[in-house]
Amino acid sequence: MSTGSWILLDHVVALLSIAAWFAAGVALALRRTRLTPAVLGTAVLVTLLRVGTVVMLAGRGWWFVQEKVLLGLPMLGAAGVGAVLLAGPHLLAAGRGRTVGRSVRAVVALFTAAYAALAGLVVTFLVGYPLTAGTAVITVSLVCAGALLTARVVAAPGESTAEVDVAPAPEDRRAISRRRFIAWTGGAVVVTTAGAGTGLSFLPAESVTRGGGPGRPSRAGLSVADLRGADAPAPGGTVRRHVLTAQQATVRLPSGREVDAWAFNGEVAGPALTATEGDLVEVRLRNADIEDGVTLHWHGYDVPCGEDGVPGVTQRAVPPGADFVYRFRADQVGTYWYHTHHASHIGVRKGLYGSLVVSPRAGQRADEQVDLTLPVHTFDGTVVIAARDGRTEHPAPPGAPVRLRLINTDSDPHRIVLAGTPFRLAAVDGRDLNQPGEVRDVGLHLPAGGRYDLVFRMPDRSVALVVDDDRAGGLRLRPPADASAATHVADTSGLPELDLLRYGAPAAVPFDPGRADRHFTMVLDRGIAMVNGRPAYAQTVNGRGHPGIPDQLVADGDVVRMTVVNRSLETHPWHLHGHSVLILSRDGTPSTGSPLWVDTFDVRPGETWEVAFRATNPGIWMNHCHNLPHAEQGMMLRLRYAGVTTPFGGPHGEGTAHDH
Ligand SMILES: [Cu+2]
Repeated sequence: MSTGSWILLDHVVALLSIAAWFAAGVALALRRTRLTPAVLGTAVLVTLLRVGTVVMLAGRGWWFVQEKVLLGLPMLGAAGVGAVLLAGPHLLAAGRGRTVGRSVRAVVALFTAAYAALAGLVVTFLVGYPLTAGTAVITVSLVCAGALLTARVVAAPGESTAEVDVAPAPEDRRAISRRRFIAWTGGAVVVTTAGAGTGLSFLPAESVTRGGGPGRPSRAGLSVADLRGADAPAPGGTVRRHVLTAQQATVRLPSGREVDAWAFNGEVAGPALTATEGDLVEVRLRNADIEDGVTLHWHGYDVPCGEDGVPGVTQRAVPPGADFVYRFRADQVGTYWYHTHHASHIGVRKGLYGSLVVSPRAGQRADEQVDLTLPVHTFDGTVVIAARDGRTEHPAPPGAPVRLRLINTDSDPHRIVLAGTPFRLAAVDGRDLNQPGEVRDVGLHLPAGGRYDLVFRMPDRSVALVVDDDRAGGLRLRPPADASAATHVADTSGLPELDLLRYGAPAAVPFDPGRADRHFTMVLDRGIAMVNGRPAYAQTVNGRGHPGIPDQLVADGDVVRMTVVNRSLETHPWHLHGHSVLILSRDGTPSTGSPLWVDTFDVRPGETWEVAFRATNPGIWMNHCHNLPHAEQGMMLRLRYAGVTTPFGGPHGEGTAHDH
């Protein structure tokens, strides 16, 4: 069973235990002395089952259970044992036929166990990992408050909170005043501890985490504003000049459908930028009328930091009427893309993106005769491939080498199937794989922001590219002589998924990932956290939201290891700017295929990924979930090289058009 399934099962068992303990309390309060033992027995059994699911999860990683082991289960265990000890003798007496009254203590104890079970689950959903002392104090005091309140409600006037037997003795004044004293001091203790816990949780966080490496060097500061790209091509290269104008537009797709978009030069996808290795890419970004402002981020392209297009960090967002020039050397060959990085959860979805393909210098690789760049984007629920919606056909002569460059510009993964031919997955995220073997009848899981290059020799019959198992849509490659383009494509939904960690052949890597200078762990979850100065039900990293997540500090030349753990039930496509990372393992299973260098990797529910890279591109880099709404909801932090500063915002500033 996958860790994700165990997480889900644990939630279900936790819910059942809450229900069982409440039912036991209610049954006893209603004096159902025959029913209560069965319900109480169920509550105890479900609680033991819960211990089992937590133990299973603990085997998958401490991150998945920390708050359950340190708080939830001990609290429930103590309350549950207390409830059994108090209710048990009472129920036994009733079972032996003795006429008994209602035991207020036992009822309160059963409800307290229910509150403890509920509180444990609430902590898991609202706080998660890591558990703090403040959270523990608040939670315990809230459960105590619940117990006190229940005692007041359950104890009818004249009844004692002590065991009530057949003939309750009349209380004297001393007992009443003692009861009041207990209630008042109990209440005061609860309020004080809750207040102290809340105070603890507002302690300022560390602003930096060093991952076990040294701190800031004495070297003078380096500004990201000075980390700009080259201003000339490599010898033999040319300058590729483009102007991209961001504007609101109504775009008509080939099917006739009109979409309300934000577009570069009126097109979705934006202009397909191409270059040859060594060229200088120079792009002037103009903003016509995007009120929020725009930038250009070169996704997966390890440009100098000042060209990275992150508002508030590497530049200010470009307001309407203004422009910004990006310049960088096309040193990386392969399939990449660009998109706005300002309010990107809106801007990219509405169409502010396009492709960037860099070809090797002539002679290094024969040009494919059919070379298609295919951004996959969803507009209002319709998947659009390279500005085409619905089924699209493309001619391809039999025997021709074909390269399909798929780019996922959405915030969710896509499943890609190539039907009708064997193929090789030649490159992932722009980087060539080592000896990728021929495969067929497999599904490819393409993460948000990711790119796959599929290569094959065109057969003499049609080939279908199927996205998300929608056989009616997608792309068809058709030999001119084959009239059977509309040929039936078999159901693709049952095809197994190609595991990239076991695809291709191993090869040497340029550093030893076992000897990392820094190691950072990021636990991804949902929880209550501050996001951009407001409390929210956030997408969190280590329990915090942007910009309150500590910066990760590295030094130039460090080998950096990252562990990314997904405690949540959603997929998080993790994306580090300015560097590609080498995949080391997933769920403890090492990568044994081709070295896999990616800029975005999908951490699915319950998964734990280990990656590493060498820090050789100084700057301040965003490190975030590329499900862009998740990033907006807090799942974003910064990786900062020691000594690098930014003039474009405060320590966590968000420079915008309004800064001018
Ligand atoms: Cu996410």
